[in-house]
Order: sequence, then C-alpha cells, then structure tokens
Amino acid sequence: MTKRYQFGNPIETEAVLYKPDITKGECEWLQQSGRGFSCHLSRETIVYGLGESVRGINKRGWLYRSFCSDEPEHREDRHSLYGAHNFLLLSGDVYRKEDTEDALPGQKNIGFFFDTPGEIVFDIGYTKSDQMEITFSDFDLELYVMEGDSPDEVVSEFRELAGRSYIPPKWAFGYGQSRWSYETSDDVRKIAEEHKRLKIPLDSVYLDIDYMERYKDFTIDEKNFGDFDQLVREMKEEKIHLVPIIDAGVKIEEGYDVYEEGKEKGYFCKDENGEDFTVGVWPGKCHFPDMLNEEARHWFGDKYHLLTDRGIDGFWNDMNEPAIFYSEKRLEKVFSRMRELMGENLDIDTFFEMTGMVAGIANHREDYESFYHSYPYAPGDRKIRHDKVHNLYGYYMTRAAAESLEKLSPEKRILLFSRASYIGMHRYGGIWQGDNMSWWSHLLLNIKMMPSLNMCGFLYTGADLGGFGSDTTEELLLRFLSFGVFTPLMRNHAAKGTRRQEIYCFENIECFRDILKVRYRLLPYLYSEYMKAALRGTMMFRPLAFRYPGDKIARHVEDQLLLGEELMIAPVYEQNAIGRAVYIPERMKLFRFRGDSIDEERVYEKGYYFVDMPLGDICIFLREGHKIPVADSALRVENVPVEKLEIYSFGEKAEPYELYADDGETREYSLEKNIIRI
Ligand code: MIG
Repeated sequence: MTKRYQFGNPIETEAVLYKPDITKGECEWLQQSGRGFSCHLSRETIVYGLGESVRGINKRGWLYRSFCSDEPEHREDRHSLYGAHNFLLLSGDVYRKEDTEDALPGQKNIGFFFDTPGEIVFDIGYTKSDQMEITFSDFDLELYVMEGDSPDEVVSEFRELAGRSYIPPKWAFGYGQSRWSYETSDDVRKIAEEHKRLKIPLDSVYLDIDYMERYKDFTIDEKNFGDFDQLVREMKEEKIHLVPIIDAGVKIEEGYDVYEEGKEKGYFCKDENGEDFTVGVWPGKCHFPDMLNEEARHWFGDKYHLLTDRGIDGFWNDMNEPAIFYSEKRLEKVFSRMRELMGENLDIDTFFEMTGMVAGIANHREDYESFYHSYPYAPGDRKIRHDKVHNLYGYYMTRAAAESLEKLSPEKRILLFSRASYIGMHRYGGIWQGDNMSWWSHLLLNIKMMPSLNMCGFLYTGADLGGFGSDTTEELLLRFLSFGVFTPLMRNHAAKGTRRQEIYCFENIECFRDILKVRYRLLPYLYSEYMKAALRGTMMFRPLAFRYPGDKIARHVEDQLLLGEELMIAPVYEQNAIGRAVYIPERMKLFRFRGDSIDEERVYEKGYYFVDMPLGDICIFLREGHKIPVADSALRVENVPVEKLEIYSFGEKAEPYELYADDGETREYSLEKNIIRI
C-alpha cells in the first residue's frame, strides 16, 4: 500500500502515473524538521536507492545532492551525477518516529519517493552515523511511502506508481561502437569494415557531435558527411544502425532554421528581462529550448524527424542537465577580476582565487538561477526560475523526443537514451552512465549503479565501456566488456583525445571476440529478463541482500549481482587479476563461457571461494532448480538463431524458464502472448 503526503505547495513533475489519495497528517517514519525530514538509522539498516550516484549500493556514510550535474569526474568525493533519482529504500530495523533504541521495531522495508523538481540534499549517516537528514531547497513536495514485506515488494509498488520502463528495439541490445571524434563518413565506414573483417559482432555505430554542421542540432555537416544518406543506406545493408547525438543547446546563428523558429515563436528559456537566455555550450553561444513548455517541447521533439526521415532509428540526448560552459554574465565577472589580478604578485589566496574562478565558470549555480521556464504547473503565470525545476530539464527533453518519435513511428520502436534524467523519464528512454574514466574503480562503480538504477525504473542503461575519459588499456577494456556482456546498453565509448579503444586497435582480438560472442549467445536470456522486468515492474539486477536478507555476508556483498531469478554474476574489476573471491549464497553451478564453448563446471556449496577468471572467460553462477536458454552466437542481433536454443540447467527438477520472444521491433508488448515456458 502506497501512502501519499503533501508538504507545502508541490509543483507537479509528472514523475508518477497514478496518485493515491492524500493521507492527512504526518508520515510515521519521518520526523519533520524545518525544511526537511530526519530519521534514525539503526546499525543494521541498509539504505538503498538514489539511482545514478557515486559510492556503494548501500548509500550510508555519505552526502548526496540531487541536482542533475554535468560532472565529468565521478570521484567518490562528489555529491551529484547526471540524474536526480529521489527514491530511497530502507531495509532493516526501520524506526517509527516514536520508537526508541531499546524497542526494536523489527525488520521492515520502507520506500520513499520525494517528488520535487528542485534540489534535495540526502545526508545519509554522513553528519551523524545513525541519522538520516533530508533537506530541500523548497519544502514543497509530494512524498510517497511504500511498505513491503521484502525490498522487492517495495520496488514493485513504487514501479507500479511510476509506470512502465522504456523498451528499446531489440537491436539495441547488440554491441555498439562509439567515440567522440568520428569526423567523417569514412571514419564510420572504417568501424564497420574492421569489425566485419575481424568477425566481431556489431549492431550500431554512434555519431557524436562531429556529424553536425558546427554542432547545430538536426544538421549534418556537408563537408565531412556529405554522403550521409548513402552512408545510412550502406550501413542498413550491413544491418548496422547509426545513432546520432542531440544536444540541448541550440546555436545562435542567423539563418539556422531551428534557431530562427525558436526565437520567433518564443520557445527558448528567458532571462530576467524576458530576453532569450544565452549560454555558451558546444557551438558557442546558444539558447535552451524550453523543454518544460509543452508547445516548445513538441516543436523540439518534432525536429527529430529530420533525422528519422533519413533512415535514423536511434538517438542519444546529451548535455541536458543542462550543461553550461559559460554565461556572458559570468565571463564578464571573471574577465574583469582577471584584469585586476593581471599586474599583481599572486600569493596563495589570489592564485587560488584565480584558478578557482576559472574552474568554476562552467555550470555555475548563479547561472541556473538566472533563467526562466514557462511551465504549466508553475504557480501563477507559469513563469518559474530554472533552479526550482532544474531536475526536470533532461527528463522533458527526452520526453519531447519520445512523444514525437512515437507519433512519427507508431509501429516501430526507436532507440533513445539520455544523459540527465529524473524519475518519470524512465518511461520515455534509457540513460547511459555519463563520462566515467578508464579507471578500474569506475568499473566497480558502474557495477554498483545497476541495481540502484533498476529500482528507480531505469532498466535500459550501461556505462561507457572501456571508460570515457583518460586512456584505457586492453585489459581494462576486456574486463569492462566482460561486465558489459550483461548490461542492456553495451556500448564502447571514449572521449576525443584519449587512446583509441575500438576493439581492432588491440592485440588480443580473439579474446575480445570471445567475449562479444557470449553477449549474443545470452541475448534470448537477457532480452527476456529485460522485458519481464519492464512489463512486471521488477529489477533485472538486484543486490544479493534482496534474495538472501537473513545471510549476513550476502547482505553486504556489493561487487556481485543477481541477474533475473536464475543467475549471479561476479565481475572482475581489478588489474592483473587471475580470478576473484566469490561469495556463493546458496548452492550454485558455475558455467564458464568462452566464445562458442560452455564448460559446466563444479557445483559450489554456500561459502567463499576463489574462482579463476582468466581474461575472456565469462562466468555465470546458476541457482539450483533453474535453467537458462543459450543461443549460438551471431554477428548481429537479428541473426541470433532464436529458434534453436540450448537449455542449461542445474538440478533434477528445474523450474521452467519463461522465455520472452517477440519481434523485437513493434510496440505491442504482451507477457501473455510472448512468453513461452521452456
Ligand atoms: O562535454 O559530445 O557525456 O558522451 O562524447 C562533452 C561530446 C560533451 C559529453 C558526453 C559524451 C560525449 C561528449 N559530451
């Protein structure tokens, strides 16, 4: 049963689909104090949630700020990343307000969704280890409280409220190659050719900002991509999908139709004086389309047809926190102070003032406080200052695209994912996990993010495999991909200027090929698990604690995940590792995949073991009494021979497996029609 409370004058976000009647009075679990809430955390209570954030699956011990941020350094000292996912799940001895330390309330699972478009600070045992403090810039919110017998039950309740997760076309479960700096159509051809030559599977190639003419949305660079239509056709023949990026900022340029139209119709965000608000992003000076204004939103969304008309069937939306390189106001301030400092003998204070000032130009808080939206749910005249609704921008940009794409292509699904997000956006698109680095610690971070994101409804997700920033290594990429075998979005992506990280740039091609083969062999399973999670409102990836709540060790394992009802995975995330310690929470059988082969290895009883995991081996642990389907590998998703599946099981009486098989393309999803029990 979900309870809904209101505080202050909440601004509608459209995060949830259905709203239970308001419960009057106070919430029994949270102490209201000033502009926020607090609650006592007993030593054993685990706090899950917050989707895309730094640190562990258990969020205790840090302070998180829900404010969508263009944060290219996902270091553990950061407080925000790109998404704002204000869902928490407390599991353990959760106290009612009036409970005391010596009257243990007993095992509880309580979910909270704090629905407000502005900033929230979650101090989860950071200031005081046994205390959670949640503070709001504006104490105007809807609070949803869910109680369940298990964490899974709480999640399902929440997901029912929040609505069905986005479903991509099946081809989007294939391997994708991306890099910021594919600068010509021949660069793209080369990717396809090399993968073909080396027999490495590939379903998509991503186009970063380089394909546009001077970084203008919905344009194509005539010089370097003059044969765009031809390129799309050639790729289609190879069954490769091109997936272009779309940015939030619209370049200010006379004669550029998107700019001209937006200006004329008043569709851009405004400054204090009602003028179109100007910021610097990729193309230089830009305006932000007012994604919160329905008319502007539909206008922007309808522009995607310029690319779908040319055969494109997938997009990624970037910079929609929205990211701001600079505003003119900020630049002026900085430049004028710089001029003052120019002749000075800089000491420790002035030197750091200077470098800090420059480093702080981008994404400055004052800039977020100096522009306005026209939002139908804003009180009064619809006009609302950006920072008050900041966390909705990426959501509404992606919704703009999704709504228009559904009109343009009512039959066929289109791939769509975003960088910034708010809960609610999970119905319209997926997300990628932003600008990670080619660091081992980020591989672990990305593993830990999966269940947290799934709770919040984000199922179509994955990290930049190999790492986006800084130079990758062959070994790191191999391990990243070995984990990526399981994530719905499996994309190798890297920043301009970093070491090339397309598979063919490395020595050990065989090993890479082996890993990708396993992805395609597991596709019937992965796709089924995805579809069931989306259609039933469950999680594809779960922490071990969800299934083994009474097992003290399992409760605290954060580097292994459950996948569906059947599997446990334990990815390697350390350099030079030959394997790793794995906690087996119940009898399980190890299946070792290597390219086209599968070794059914030993059965493990509950306990800790060291399991060998040489590069290129993919290990999965199957629970007793379960089975999974495995296909032959293929070079494209559509060529995976789904009619001829092998079944691998563990135990005499394995439960039937629910295989979900549809055409992977149309928008008619039905569990009844498409599930086959095998
Ligand atoms: O500030 O388009 O996260 O994936 O390659 C960088 C260039 C802008 C950030 C995205 C990244 C993309 C890059 N973009």
